[in-house]
Amino acid sequence: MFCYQCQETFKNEGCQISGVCGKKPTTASLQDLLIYIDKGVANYSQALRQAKSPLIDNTVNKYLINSLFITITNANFDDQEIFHEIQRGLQLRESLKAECERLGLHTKFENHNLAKWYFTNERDVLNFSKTVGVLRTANEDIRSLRELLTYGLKGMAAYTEHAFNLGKTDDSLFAFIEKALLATEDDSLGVNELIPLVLECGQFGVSAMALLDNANTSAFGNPEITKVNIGVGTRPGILISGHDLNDIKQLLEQSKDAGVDIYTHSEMLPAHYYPELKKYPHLFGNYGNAWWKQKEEFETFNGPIVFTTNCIVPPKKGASYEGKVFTTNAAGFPDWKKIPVREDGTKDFSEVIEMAKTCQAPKEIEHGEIIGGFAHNQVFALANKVVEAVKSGAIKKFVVMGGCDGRHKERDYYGDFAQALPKDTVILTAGCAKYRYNKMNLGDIGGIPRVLDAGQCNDSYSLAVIALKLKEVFDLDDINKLPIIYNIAWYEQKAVIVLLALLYLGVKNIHLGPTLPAFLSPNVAKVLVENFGIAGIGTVEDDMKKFFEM
Ligand code: SF4
Ligand code: SF3
Repeated sequence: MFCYQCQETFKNEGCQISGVCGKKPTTASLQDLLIYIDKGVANYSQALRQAKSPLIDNTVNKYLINSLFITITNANFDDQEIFHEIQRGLQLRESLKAECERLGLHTKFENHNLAKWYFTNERDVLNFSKTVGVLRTANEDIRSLRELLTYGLKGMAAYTEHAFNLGKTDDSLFAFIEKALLATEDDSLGVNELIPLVLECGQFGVSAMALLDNANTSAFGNPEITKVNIGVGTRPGILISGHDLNDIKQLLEQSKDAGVDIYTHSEMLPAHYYPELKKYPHLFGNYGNAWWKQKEEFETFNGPIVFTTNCIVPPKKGASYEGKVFTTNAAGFPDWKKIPVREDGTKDFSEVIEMAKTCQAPKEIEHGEIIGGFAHNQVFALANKVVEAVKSGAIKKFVVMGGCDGRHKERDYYGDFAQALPKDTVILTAGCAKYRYNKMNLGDIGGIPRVLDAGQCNDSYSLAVIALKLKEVFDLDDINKLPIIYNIAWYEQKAVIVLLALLYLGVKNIHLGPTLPAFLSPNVAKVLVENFGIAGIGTVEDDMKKFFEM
């Protein structure tokens, strides 16, 4: 195996023996093969999409995005499920190919292996899967750009899938995914062709996040300022993690009279901010912290746990919650149950709910509340107050600290950085990075909390919308003239698409940490540094001096 798609990759070079995340070599190879099969599908779906064939339907569109989503860090560790998706992809490719042939449509890759490869036995699968991964590309700059594009696509696919689940789709996103997937196998494309594609990926990343924002807010209303309990109640609980709001909605509805409480975990915390979700009185609170603490925190939750997406951490042998974890969508883990999907596409949470009834209430691990719900609409409602605070000098700077959290010690930087910030700064955040400072009580500035949480990582879109609004209010010609510092923490591939989206929007001088991606070759990193001012982080002390010239 060779994988370097996340921030915790071994020695910041690459996982080769086994994943730091717990991904086994076979799983890694099968994931590489799944992406390769997706390219085979894309080769034919692209031609049929252009020909406006009725065969391009939601089955094809869902396959394109879900197969990418499965390969996101910490989403799916289940070889059987991945293999099943490979088989489904091959069937799909063949039926699309037959239709292309019937219509006399030619495709660029019809003589390429991605359009033809098939297997006769398991050994074939394993052998071949080892040849289609990252190291298939010899030139390190081309490899770097192909992978950067692929990781951007993975993040984009995840957001597109959540929107899809709420009935919102955008054909141009699927068309771009097809084009970009195929570009990663196109030997005629060099550095000069791949760089614009990477930036185009950022453009579609903005579209995907806007689509999801629209899907979430039209289904559940606009997020509003909300206090979330981090303690526990006396009734048994169900813990729901990941990013899919359509799932928590269905769980809330199905469990409303069951005598159990629903708790959010990690990236599901922002569910509390939406009117159509917070209206359920049994949406009790948020349990625990960012994804990487789950092995300890799940031990004390006592009730069943549902993963709607990443981030799963493989449990220790003999973990008390084994047998109580369920997955849905692209998430999967060997021997964990999948939530049944009914014929009409809705989910059946009855087994989870029945299991919860037999469990004890969660054990309290924290006490108090956190505040959030500062997505674009809510911030616009406070605009006068915010603008006044900036004009009067009460707020000197905004610091965007969104992104991901992770388990490495070096991430203590972010908590220390938040604490060391001057008191006239406001943190804008989204994603699970916030768990490093959202319980610190950093106070407020004239009633405006110093940590404004917009929501999940995809709600970084909200932060961009807020920045664009401020630019308008202050009548500036350049988003970079705003008093905003970007100090973003990344971990998995959703953060990659968020980064590319910000670059597309013209944001410069983003600090990215705790380390720069291992998949950036020195030359590609140089392009990002020279054109966009991307930089890493230093020590808290040095960075405070740098940002605030103290
Ligand atoms: Fe390693 Fe990250 Fe890949 Fe897991 S996802 S194998 S930790 S690089
Ligand atoms: Fe977190 Fe996995 Fe990235 Fe959605 S849940 S931000 S790491």
